[in-house]
Amino acid sequence: MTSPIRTERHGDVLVIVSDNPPVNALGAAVRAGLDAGIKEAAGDASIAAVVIRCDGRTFFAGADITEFGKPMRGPGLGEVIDTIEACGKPVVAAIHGTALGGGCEVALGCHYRIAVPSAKLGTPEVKLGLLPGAGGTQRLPRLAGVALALEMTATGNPISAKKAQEAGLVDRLAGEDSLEADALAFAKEVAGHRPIPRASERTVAADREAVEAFRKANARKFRGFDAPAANIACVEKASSGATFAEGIAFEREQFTKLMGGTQSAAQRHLFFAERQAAKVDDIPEGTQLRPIKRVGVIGAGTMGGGISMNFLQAGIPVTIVETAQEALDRGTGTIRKNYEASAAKGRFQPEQVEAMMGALTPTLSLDDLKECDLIIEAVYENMDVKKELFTKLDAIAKPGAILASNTSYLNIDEMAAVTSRPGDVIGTHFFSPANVMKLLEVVRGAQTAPDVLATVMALAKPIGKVAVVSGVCPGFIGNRMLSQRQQAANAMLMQGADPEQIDRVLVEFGMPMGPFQMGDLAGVDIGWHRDPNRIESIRDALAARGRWGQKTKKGWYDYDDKRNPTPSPEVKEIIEDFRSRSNLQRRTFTDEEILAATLYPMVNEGAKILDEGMAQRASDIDVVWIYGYGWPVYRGGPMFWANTVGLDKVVAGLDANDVPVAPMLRRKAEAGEKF
Ligand code: 3H9
Repeated sequence: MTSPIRTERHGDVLVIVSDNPPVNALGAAVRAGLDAGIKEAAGDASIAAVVIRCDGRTFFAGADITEFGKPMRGPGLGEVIDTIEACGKPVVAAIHGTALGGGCEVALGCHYRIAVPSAKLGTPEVKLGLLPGAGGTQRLPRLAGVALALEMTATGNPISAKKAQEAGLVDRLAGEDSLEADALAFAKEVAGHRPIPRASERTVAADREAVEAFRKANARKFRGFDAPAANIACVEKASSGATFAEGIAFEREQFTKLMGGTQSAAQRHLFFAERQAAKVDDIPEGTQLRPIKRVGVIGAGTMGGGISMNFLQAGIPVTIVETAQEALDRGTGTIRKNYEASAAKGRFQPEQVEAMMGALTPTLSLDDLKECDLIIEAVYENMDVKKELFTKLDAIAKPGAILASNTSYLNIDEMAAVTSRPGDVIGTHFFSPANVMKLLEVVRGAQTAPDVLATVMALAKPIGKVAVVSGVCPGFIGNRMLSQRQQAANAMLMQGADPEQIDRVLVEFGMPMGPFQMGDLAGVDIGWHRDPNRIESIRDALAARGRWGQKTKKGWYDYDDKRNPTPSPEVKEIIEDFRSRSNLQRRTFTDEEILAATLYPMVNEGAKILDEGMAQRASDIDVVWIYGYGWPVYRGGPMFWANTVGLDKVVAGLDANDVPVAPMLRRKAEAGEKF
């Protein structure tokens, strides 16, 4: 096997080049090659300096995640970096693309760093439930100071080359297109400099206050996660007067603990699940995509506006349609307000806001959609309304345009059937707020053409979404499972559990909110029959009394002006009334029973969805729940979580609650298999 590492001589500079597509991950062969390259330089008297650079789209993007959990082959990354740092000849890292994780650590082990202006440096290990375990937590604060090291390691967000230069992580910026030549010149320039600057030999100024302030400021954001605290502890160790060797020993101990835990396994599962979800099994690679140069959005309400923002931010012009001028003005006004608020926080330049608003064409006429390559309707959830709209679109849209519905539960095939081009019809279910939530559920109709599906899946990335394919079924993947959870929560309410207990248990599990809090946010009146005299459920009673949720300041909870919830005596009365009229046995529920009763039926429904082929793979379901509903990342999604609980235990729990168990779930549990 040829090595992904080669060396090239340029006078007295040895250039070590990695060519390990797609992202130059630091797998065993790369590590061995780097080690050999440094030894070659050290052992050759004619070499005065070394450059380490990468071919392809990026500098090393980190350790090879696919190797995690397997026996280590060859030298470990920490050892290789120590060898680089110990080299008696100056070593320059030449950075382009993204120097991430272990890649950033390699750069920190080098004596000098030169980067192109577009490069980014980061330590995203925390997003995999880990920490920079090849010396990164100790070298980073030594080079960049405690505050930036905390920020980079505990949030995992990368920084620009310019910021890295200001912070002392990068010594010099290269020309965007002349990295190799500039790195060579830099290496020649520093070849004779002594002493050689080594990060491990520097000291860190103690900054206990910065550490404490950072912990406090981020406590909410890091709630439930193990890795941020471990990253902070390592940086704290570096600034506590510990020697480099002591810091490294501490880092190793923390890294090993995280690597062996369920959270990191869950987060690594998500890393691959997210990328896998983009792949549609039966669509050949290389399928010709339809060009999407202009998007039409019908409806300028919360959803339509949010959907439009995604495309505008990606530089794709949008034509937005409403039925009345006032609604159109309100919708476009909200988009502008949102962008301006983001600009005030520094996310956009004012001129970017103007450019995006300039790319938005508001109109009252559907006819103006005739130039659009993709048209997404986000109107009222009613099949007759949707059918009428699709009939009109069929007459207006240009040939080859993709016609999409943002429906969250209606049948795409019925909409497709009213058009003369069912192959061009697809579901694009965005999650509210549509400019923020990362999930895009792409609903594949019975006749959706492969290139239409492939085009929409490919479009997800530039608009910052993670796309998952769903088949046509009521509620698709996400809402279909959600309704199981809601049913279970409602049933427990009737038997004696309080909304606040159920919500609390799910929030403690890691969900952003529980089912009743979610009901108040979405609107208790959503899908309500609107007949105040027809009271068939607790929800009907709430809706009939104007308890529509946060928007009316009362729903399952009472709300103050700041939307803080408190339990409502009126709701308790309504619930009590329903309980007293039912012949259900009253009981109390433990937190564990509530978790099992609400979450196991979701897993059960997930198994049915999988068995029916509505989802391509269990990990797609996990992606839906993490990016669409805020399922805690560190629990890896409902199907991954079920594996960690044990499928036999899930089945036993469902049996105990008289829930019919999905055949696939029972089969897997009996066979000792996992999803
Ligand atoms: C680490 O470094 C630990 C050390 O501190 C300690 C060690 C002791 N390994 O994302 P893309 C694959 S932990 C293996 O679509 P992009 C990816 O699965 C690591 N494979 O491209 C995909 O495969 P496929 C810390 C990897 O251009 C393909 O490459 N580093 C790795 O949108 C393309 O990926 C990170 O966490 C990897 N490290 O984005 C960085 N990275 O085509 C993780 C990617 O089969 N990587 N693949 O689906 C990224 O953030 C993005 O991939 C990157 C490129 C920004 C680099």
